Amino acid sequence: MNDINTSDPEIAGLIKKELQREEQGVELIPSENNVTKAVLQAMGSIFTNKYSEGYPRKRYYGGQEFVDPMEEIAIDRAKKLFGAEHVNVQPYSGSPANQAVFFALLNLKDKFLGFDLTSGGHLTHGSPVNFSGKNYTCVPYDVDKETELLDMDIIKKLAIKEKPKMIISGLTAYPRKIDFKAFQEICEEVDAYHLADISHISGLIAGGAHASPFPFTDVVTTTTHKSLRGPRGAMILCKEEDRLHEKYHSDKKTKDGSAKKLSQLIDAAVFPGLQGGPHDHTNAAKAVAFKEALQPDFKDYAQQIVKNAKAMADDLMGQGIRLVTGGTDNHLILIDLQPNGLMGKGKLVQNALDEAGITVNKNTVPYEPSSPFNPSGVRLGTPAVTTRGMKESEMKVIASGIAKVIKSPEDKLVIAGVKKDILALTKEFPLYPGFDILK
Ligand code: DSN
Repeated sequence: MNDINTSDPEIAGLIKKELQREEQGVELIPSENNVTKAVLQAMGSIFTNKYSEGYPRKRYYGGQEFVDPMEEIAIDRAKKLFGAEHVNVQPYSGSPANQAVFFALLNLKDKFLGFDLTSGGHLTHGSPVNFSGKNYTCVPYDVDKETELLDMDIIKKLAIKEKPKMIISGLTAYPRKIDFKAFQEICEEVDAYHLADISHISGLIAGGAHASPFPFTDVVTTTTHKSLRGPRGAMILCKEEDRLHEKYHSDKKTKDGSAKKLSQLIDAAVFPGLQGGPHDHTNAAKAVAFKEALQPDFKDYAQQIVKNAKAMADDLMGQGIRLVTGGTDNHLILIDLQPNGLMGKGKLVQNALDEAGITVNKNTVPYEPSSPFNPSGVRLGTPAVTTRGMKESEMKVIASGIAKVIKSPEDKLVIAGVKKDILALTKEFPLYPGFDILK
């Protein structure tokens, strides 16, 4: 921090304060994590200076002798990690990655099925305010009102009726497992592409704590910064061959007249279709994170994320807090605040927990009676606290604090008491043990 301390004390000060916030609080937003120093170093490396339009060995700018092997290493590691046939590591983040898949496979107004945002999907899975809902025709599928679970029979019936060109599987706020195989079978039955957006759970999949959508899924997108614990960014993994070439893309030929592969459609959609130069510093950091995720201890990490989430879910329910679906199978928990008299008060609870040093996000619950800005739930998850080394017993302390705040979200004394407990807990679990990151 020596240089930035001198050249820009204003931003340096904010970086220090953010470090202190992360260090002293517990980060429970399920899409966040704490990357290693090695990932931070790659992100802050000299590769930030470079432009590299194109793909390894086929670039439009000179000076690529070190970028090319770096990107190839990132690709090879990602292939190994997931058993994928083809990988594109250039998408800037999850939304652009999904956008590239739409651009590659669908025409404007084409129909697709996506998981309703309110019940656990993502903006890019067809929300009417997003490119996916504005430019394409989304038919949303939802969870069952009683069980709050996805029902594959209902989704199958919907697919047979609607004949979509693509079905998206994946979640941002669904605490149960996704049956990727069942989604693929439906897609094959109705001649739809299957896009599995594994952004939230790619770390669990890499670590064997969630069933994998590989090798059968047509296209998989994932951010790299959530449970996978890499830099902010994304990638697209896909099969080489286009299973539906004759039906949807028979006009797409290569120069030698052969059918364009799925991998070629995807690559062309990322660059030059949507993006210019890849962010080489981020891609270097992705490579570093993939190497970390290939180590045997990453399996333990992924399993512990799920154990911690289950422990926290049990502790919360034991204290009278209602969880959507009655628990969790993955890294995240969705609290329904309505039984606590807090319909539409997710923001109040998020702010109260923030004050207590517990970071969560307000979230809609299935069939939300209020609005996305004032929703009736909060969403939490365990990837970041598990990275810090916390286990089931620490989840008890955190769950107890959350329950206290939910029961008295406007009681400053209660909030101060929880904050004290959280401070004592986080002191035992430094973000970067033995290292002063601000030096
Ligand atoms: N913002 C991410 C999440 O929190 O789930 C999704 O993009």
